[in-house]
Amino acid sequence: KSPNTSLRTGTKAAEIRQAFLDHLTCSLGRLPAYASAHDHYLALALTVRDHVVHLGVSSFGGKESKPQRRVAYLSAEFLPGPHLANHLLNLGLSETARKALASLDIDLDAVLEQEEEPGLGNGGLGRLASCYLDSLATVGVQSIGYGIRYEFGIFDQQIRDGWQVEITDKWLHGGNPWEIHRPGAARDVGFGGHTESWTDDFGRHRVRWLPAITVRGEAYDTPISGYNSDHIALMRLWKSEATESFDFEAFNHGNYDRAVEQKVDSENLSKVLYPNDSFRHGKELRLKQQFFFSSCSLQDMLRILEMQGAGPENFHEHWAVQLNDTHPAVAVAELMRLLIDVHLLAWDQAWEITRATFSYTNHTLLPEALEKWPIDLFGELLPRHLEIILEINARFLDEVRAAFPGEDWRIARLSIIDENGPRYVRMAHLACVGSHTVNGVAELHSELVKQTVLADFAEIWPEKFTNVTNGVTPRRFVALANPGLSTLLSKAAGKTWPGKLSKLSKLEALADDAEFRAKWRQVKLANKSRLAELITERTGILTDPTSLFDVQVKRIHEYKRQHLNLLHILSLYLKIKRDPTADIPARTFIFGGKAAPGYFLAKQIIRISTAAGELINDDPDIAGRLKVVFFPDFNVRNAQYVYPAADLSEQISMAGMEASGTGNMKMSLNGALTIGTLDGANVEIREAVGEENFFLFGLTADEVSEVEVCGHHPRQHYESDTELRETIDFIASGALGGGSGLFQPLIANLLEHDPYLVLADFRAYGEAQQRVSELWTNPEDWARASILNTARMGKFSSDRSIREYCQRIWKVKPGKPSE
Ligand code: 26Y
Repeated sequence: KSPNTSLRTGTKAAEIRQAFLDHLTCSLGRLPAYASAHDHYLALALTVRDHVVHLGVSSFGGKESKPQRRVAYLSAEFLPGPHLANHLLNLGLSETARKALASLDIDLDAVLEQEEEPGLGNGGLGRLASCYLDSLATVGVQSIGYGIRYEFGIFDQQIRDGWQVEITDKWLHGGNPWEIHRPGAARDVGFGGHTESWTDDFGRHRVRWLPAITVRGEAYDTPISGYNSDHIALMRLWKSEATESFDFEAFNHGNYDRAVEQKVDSENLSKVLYPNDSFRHGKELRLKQQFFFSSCSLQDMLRILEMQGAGPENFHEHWAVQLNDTHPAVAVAELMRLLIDVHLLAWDQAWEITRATFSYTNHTLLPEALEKWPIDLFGELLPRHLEIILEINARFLDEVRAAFPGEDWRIARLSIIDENGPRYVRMAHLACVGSHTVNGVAELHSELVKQTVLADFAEIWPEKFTNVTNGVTPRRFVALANPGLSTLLSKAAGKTWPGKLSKLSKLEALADDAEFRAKWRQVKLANKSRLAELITERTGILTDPTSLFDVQVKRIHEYKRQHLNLLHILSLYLKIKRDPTADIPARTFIFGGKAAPGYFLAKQIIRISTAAGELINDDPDIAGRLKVVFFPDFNVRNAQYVYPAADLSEQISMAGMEASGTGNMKMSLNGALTIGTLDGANVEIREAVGEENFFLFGLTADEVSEVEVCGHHPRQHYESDTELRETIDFIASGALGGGSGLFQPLIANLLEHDPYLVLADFRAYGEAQQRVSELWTNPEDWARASILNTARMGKFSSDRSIREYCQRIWKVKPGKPSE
């Protein structure tokens, strides 16, 4: 069946060594004696890629096999992290590769260090997409993750003088050995222009779009391996290029600038990822990016359909298309256009196919993250799509009118077009109307979706709404990131846990075994020492691995309330200053995360955390009892060092704001205890691990809404709570350096508005932290709770999430039966 490529895919150390040397000389043109560490990386990557690609050609099946329904995961963001170590783990080749390289005096870890990670996403949503591809490959579903091959991904973060500085992410600089360019899959995408009517041979009225500009999408494939699986998933990313390099007329008239203008414009499309997480700017280029990758991807699916000998009328039988938030929602209109204008299907049939194809995942309720486009901008860029959207809307609203006569308020609220003032296209409404299923990402969030942003839709189509709680891949975030723990888990629960995470429940019995607890604590301590070294290397700060590692790593955002954590830290500092005998166990507070470059308050939050470190870390009165670290450039690679070292996981968003969170899962799986609000997946994590193993505090989502309705008075908390007042006054006094005005905007915001109820939750948070300190002073009890966290987190494997999507939403059967 598959070609014999054993020369390149042998799995013995000697064979890997030979393939590596062949790639070094034949693919890279390097004599081994002159090869750099980066050459070693490229050669090993190419060697491993051969194995993965070889699986790939067999897993997408030949023409003879009856085609199954495939999954297309449309996502503007992916955050795969470094590939090499992950493939080695998945293929079971880590130790063999280590041996093969060692025989050449090359250290595998030094080689792995060389890889530049693709930062093609902002945070949770992009990382989730990559966890899902990992699981799709693992459980054996034919699937493609479609997205954009940004030339510059999320910026690298440096900290200078305590402030965030953004550095361009040139991830493709050293070459990218993982991708395969597929010139044959290139597709053209139009923009602008106008539409015109025509009559076909049967006298039917037709429309065609005559775009003003055409851009070419070039396909780049990155294979994603699965754990212990003979399937791979594909990440197919589109790069924009000009269709013609030169406008020859302009060129011949000596106007070189104009001649290359179109080339530059076209290539700019996939140039850079927008670095704002959850904040819409309404930039035209972003809409262009969204349409560009949605159109390329749908055209690609149609091309594959044709190769399989099927027609566009069978589209929905061959493809289940998931919209990762509304970023690709314009795909609903584009599929309609392709079916009606290009493939000449009738509207009703095309609409049935479209709705049977798409499903939509909502990831946020934040009003400033809900996408809407000014209708004029939309119409200029995508005139045909606007016509189609207006037609979809007109037909939809007619149905609503028929079902609810006289309820005009309902029409206005459901309409895809927002007409309260300047008109906008509401992308969430388009995604919802064009999909058969809409899901949120945690139980609480899915309920809130039905009660808030999409409440009117949930009323007319209750059966359309469902929940799929997020999950994370235990391969990258436990097996790879935490080898010490993995060995322990394999001994205690058997070796199959990375593919069958519920097996971890076997650990439960060991929570009461003192010997096992001692080993457990040893592993955690080793992970903390490893992180402590890295912290010193990156920041110069010395930390004590025996102190409690209290970790908050995630994008910096007011709703995530890093400043609540900081207020608590500073209150502890003042307490020790007042009373040096205060009973406060040693803690290391670790922050990490990027702020959107234009988000002023988020940057202030970073500055306040570095300032707290400057104040506290070297204060002789504190004598090392508290340390505050801002770990720069939190990304997937760094995350793999941070999560395994966490004792305490900070999940302290204002209830109702964090759709799910996934860092919460990663840390609890690695044995951290959570301090958190009843928000997102925290609710389900707490249910799973047991309330006695979770530090709960704060207002509930219902209480938050109540406060928001009745109005709140942050100043009352300031005035009535001495500790809070002294902490705020301390910051306002300028004691953190930079003069008293430095943090004024943040302080003023808290005292006058406090939109995320930081002050309202301050007291409850401090009390929960007190309980943390108490448990920490009893290491055996802490270890028991830590073991139970890991043991009970089986539900949060992304394999479970993917199986739910397969069964309830996509109607596809995974190749690998469930555990
Ligand atoms: C509109 C545009 C500016 C935009 C860009 C990125 C809007 C949103 C985003 C990213 C959102 C995001 O990452 N959401 C997170 O998704 C995770 C996966 O479901 C959740 O765990 C997390 O709670 C949610 O904030």
